[in-house]
Amino acid sequence: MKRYRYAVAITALLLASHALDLPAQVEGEHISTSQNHPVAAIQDTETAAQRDARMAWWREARFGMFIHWGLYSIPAGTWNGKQIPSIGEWIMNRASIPVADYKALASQFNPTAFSAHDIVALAKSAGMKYIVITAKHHDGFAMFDSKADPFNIVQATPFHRDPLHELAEECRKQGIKLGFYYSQDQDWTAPGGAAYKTGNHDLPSHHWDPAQDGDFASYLHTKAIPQLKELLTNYGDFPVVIWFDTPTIDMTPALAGEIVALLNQHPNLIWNNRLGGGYKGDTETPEQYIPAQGYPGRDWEACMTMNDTWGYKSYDTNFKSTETLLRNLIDIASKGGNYLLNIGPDSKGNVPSAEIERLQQVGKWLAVNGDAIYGTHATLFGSEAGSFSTTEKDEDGKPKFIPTWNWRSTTKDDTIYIELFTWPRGSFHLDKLPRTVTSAYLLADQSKKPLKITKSAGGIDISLPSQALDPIATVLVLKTK
Ligand code: FHN
Repeated sequence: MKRYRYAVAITALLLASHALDLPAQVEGEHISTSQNHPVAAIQDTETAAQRDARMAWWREARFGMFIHWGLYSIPAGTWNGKQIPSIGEWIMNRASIPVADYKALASQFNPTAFSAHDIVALAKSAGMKYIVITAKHHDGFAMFDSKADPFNIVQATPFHRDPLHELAEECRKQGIKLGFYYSQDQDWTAPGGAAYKTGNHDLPSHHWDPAQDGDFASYLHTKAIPQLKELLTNYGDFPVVIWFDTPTIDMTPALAGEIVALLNQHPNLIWNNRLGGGYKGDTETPEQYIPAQGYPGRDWEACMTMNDTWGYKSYDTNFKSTETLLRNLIDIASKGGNYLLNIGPDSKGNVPSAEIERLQQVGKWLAVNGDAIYGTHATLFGSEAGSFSTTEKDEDGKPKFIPTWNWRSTTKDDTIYIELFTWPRGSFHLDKLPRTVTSAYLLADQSKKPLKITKSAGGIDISLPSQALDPIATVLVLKTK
């Protein structure tokens, strides 16, 4: 299993690319910390109260939809008759597709089945509160109307529509927030954009076509920054999030500072920790894993796929069960984080039915049990999530975290929620409680029938009915003072 290092020295965050064979990146020991940023980011200067206000909707949301959609959905994992290993959106890189050949895909891209209405409605029915879509991924193709570069969905395809604009309108109508993913550093079709190949971690860029050669700063000044300006100004009150990705050593503090100066003009914007140049951004972004204890004191968002790819691959049917997805959501919320769960529409704009089914099932659970997720804080307990092994080591040689799956807990000021995966016989026992419990009931019980509470020196016991109310997770509500 390969490791994938981000040039984000300030957080010293080493991300595991568990299910995915991702390229290694150069870790920037030269990357500066916030002390010597050439441009102070809003995060460096705002008060705690200002930050809380800026992050309020995002912390309330807890569940969002990631959308990876682009030209790579046409080959869908197969090039020249060969199935290309690894994630679908990396096919250009993994198959070393020449720039001209890849760009030629644009003339075939006509996703007439795309419906912004249906995608936003799907997110809503899943109980998701925001969407983050790939405005431009590493392949350099803009999924929006860009005057800055002609390699975009409006100018270069027969589709001639701007899905970001359509999504923005629908999100407004349906009450969902919209953010844009933008690959600011890697760009495999623009001269000077960074490009990485597996296996060589020593050099910053690995172009496989002379058309990729060029100067990174020029790429940034002529494409990335102008396109970021377009994204930040052409969509009204959106985006609320800019989701950067794969920073490399090319993104010096000075160059990143130019982007930060632009971001600072949008004081409500939230952006992640993947800009590069030593900027820590607003959110930690563990990918394809849930950190054992979250990131106490930091906002964080685990991004995950439903199968083993972000961009559509016609033959990847390795979908996680609804039970796994729901457990992930609850586990993440219990550690104070958000869950950004990916869909990968195909080249016609259809969302795979396996993804739709699972999202709707998660949404059904949230429709009943959403109070235990939205606007909640992390557990007051902690040991229920598992423990560090005294014998087994993880990939970093540190004690391995062994999760346990009996229950999780989330909290609000006057409530403790216990999400029960394993149904206890007779009663649920808690040894010690940081608050006084005044009443208890099951969230899925519309009558809120009070459950008997027995307090003793050994803790408290809540009597439960003989059967769980939900096959995956039944929520016990403890009202507290
Ligand atoms: O290389 C990308 C990958 O294609 C995908 O977009 C993920 C989503 O977080 N980010 C990068 C890998 O970390």
